Amino acid sequence: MSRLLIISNRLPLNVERKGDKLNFQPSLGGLATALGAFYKSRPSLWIGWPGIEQEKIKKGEEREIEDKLAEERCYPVFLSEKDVDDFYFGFCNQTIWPLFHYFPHYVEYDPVLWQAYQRVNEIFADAIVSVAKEDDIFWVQDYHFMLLPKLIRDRLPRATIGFFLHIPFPSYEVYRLLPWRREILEGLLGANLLGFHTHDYVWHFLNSTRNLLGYSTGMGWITASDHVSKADVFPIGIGYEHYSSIAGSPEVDAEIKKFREKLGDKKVIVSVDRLDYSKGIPNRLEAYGLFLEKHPEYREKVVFILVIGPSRIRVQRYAELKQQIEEMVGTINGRFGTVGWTPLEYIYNPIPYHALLGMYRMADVCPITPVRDGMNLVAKEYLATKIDGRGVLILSETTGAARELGDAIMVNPNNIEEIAQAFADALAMPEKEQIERNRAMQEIIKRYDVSRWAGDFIDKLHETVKMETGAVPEPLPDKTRRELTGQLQKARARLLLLDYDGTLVPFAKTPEEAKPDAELLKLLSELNKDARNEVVLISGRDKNTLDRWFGSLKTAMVAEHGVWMKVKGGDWGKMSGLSDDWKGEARAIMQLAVDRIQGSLIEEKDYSLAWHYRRADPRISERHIREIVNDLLNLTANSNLRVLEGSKVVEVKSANLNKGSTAQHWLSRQAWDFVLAIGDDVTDEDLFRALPEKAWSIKVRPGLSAAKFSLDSPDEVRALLKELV
Ligand code: ADQ
Repeated sequence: MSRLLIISNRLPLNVERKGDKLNFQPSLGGLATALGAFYKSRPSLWIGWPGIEQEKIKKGEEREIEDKLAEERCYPVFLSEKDVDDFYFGFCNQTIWPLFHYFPHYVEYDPVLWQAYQRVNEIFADAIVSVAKEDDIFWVQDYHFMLLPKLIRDRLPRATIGFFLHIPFPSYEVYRLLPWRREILEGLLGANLLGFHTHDYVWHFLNSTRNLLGYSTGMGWITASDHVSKADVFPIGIGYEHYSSIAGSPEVDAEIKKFREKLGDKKVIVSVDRLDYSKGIPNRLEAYGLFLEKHPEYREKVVFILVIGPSRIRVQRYAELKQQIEEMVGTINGRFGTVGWTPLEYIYNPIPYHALLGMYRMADVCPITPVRDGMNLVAKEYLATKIDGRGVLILSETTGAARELGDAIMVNPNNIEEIAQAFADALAMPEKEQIERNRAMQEIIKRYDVSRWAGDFIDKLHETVKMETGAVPEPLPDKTRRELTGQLQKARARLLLLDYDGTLVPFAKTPEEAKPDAELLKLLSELNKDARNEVVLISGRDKNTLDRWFGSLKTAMVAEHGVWMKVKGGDWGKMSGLSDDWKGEARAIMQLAVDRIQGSLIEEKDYSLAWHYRRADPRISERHIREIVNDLLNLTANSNLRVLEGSKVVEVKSANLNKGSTAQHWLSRQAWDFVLAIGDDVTDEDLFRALPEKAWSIKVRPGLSAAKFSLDSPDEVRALLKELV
């Protein structure tokens, strides 16, 4: 089994200075707990910042830290105070965090912080490479290291790299606000596999990639010029069995007993969050106040335990939030409290594990109301401790967890009345209903627990790498070329499927200028004369143009990517079941593009429309083109139409028309003992994929392809065809 290198900002062990001594404590928070068991179950090394700034480490202590961490299979990367300030508290938590959680008004756009982000990602890349071995698998965690996949890739081009984002990926309209949006996407795309909690986040990420980098993104695959990456959904889970078994332990029973001695038989509401403005804590408190106001019958009968884990307090916004929460707690307790009853118990501290589980298990209601949250593990932890099935989860619809936990009482975190009502509904919910809802949700989180999550990610990563390998065809070597011609000579029935533009002729400025020259016509005519050869010219062009150019050759042809077909010496026949009633709207979008982008033009064919921009000013912004493609994609979503991006052309046509189905048609006409297909752009990929295993396939120009070999240019293709003559 290859070794797994997990890279995250914090290590599972945190180092602190206590006077003269160093103190090693398990780190708080989701990731360390979540991945802890998994990384110990296989060969691995965890790389991260140990939690103490370089300036606070005395001579010789670095070694002590390294040795102690090595016992736990951890490797520290040391950072200076300035790096921690500008990178972690700066770019990570004052730029990325607020932007990705839809708080654009909180975002600092500071080039100094951006430089620190780049610098620390570089420091990590160097440290990682210094300990990496051949065959290691790299799994980079979270928003702190979005440049790292590419930085590792630059240093180790063949590495297997995964990346997981624990926070939301925001919609394109928000993401585009970032001045360094392209660099971050390019950084991420160094990974073979990118994981997100929900389909929405994947969709937002692909959308940004398409719009900002112009890469094509079909079925979660992102195709850049020289590599592909895959984006997929992996909703993180918790160690369900662990939580649920500890929740029933005598230690947790003892904690509950202690709580009950103080709380009596009051109904208990518990919430647990890291201090963060994304968690919607003020909204929750306001709603609790409103609930007490509207439902006096619950006064003195209910207690809300508000647990907040200290976090990022050095960032101004967090300090302000803490103050705001404390003022609100004071106001509610002052307004509703009585002698002997405090409506809100406020704890601003880490809670020991058994006490935390005791609170969860005891809680009748757990309100989780983030305005935005990547997933939210507390929701899952709460449910896992519900051994008897009783308790009610209130969950904000803007958490990733809401996608899985549909049986919770769902709330809009900005609707204070709705949350207040949810408190009342939760407290009044019949036990039978509570149990039914919780059992259904428990099944879900039990099945996809954290080890499934991690195992699934690593399996998919291997799969992705396997699928990519061989995705870039090698240039046709001389020896293989001789083999190809040798096979052709022996064969009696030969099928040659040849794309036209970009394959037999170089690209021209207008479709009309790409007319075949005398040399090409002669070459095709000679190939065609041999009765053993069936030469099929496959083109996206209309049949009249093809007739005009090649009619005299009597060769077999396919026009408009398969709408029209003609056998050797025969006539045109049309594919059945096609409609063109969609053209009006697509034409309107393309016309707008023609009006805006000078030199671009629309080519209209019987069942497709193509917008060509080869002749447009080469400086036209990629953004303009992305916008037009996006409009066409929106128009054709959920329809039987396909938007195809070729070389400087965007085409809309029926989805069941492609060169793959065309190839199948010709392949099934008779038994062939030699098949060769040559093509150059994305539309030819369908053709390559449809070929039988033994067929020869060649892509013109280097790049990713399903073809087996590549040639550099139409000239090289012609040279090969001459040899075949
Ligand atoms: P966080 O924003 O940290 O995680 P969350 O998923 O709720 O949010 O995890 C917090 C963890 O800290 C939980 O395990 C909780 O029990 C623990 N915790 C919080 N306060 C505590 C306290 N006072 N005492 C003890 N424990 C406390 C990020 C993303 C989330 C995503 C996770 C995992 O922001 O959306 O769910 O990563 O991917």
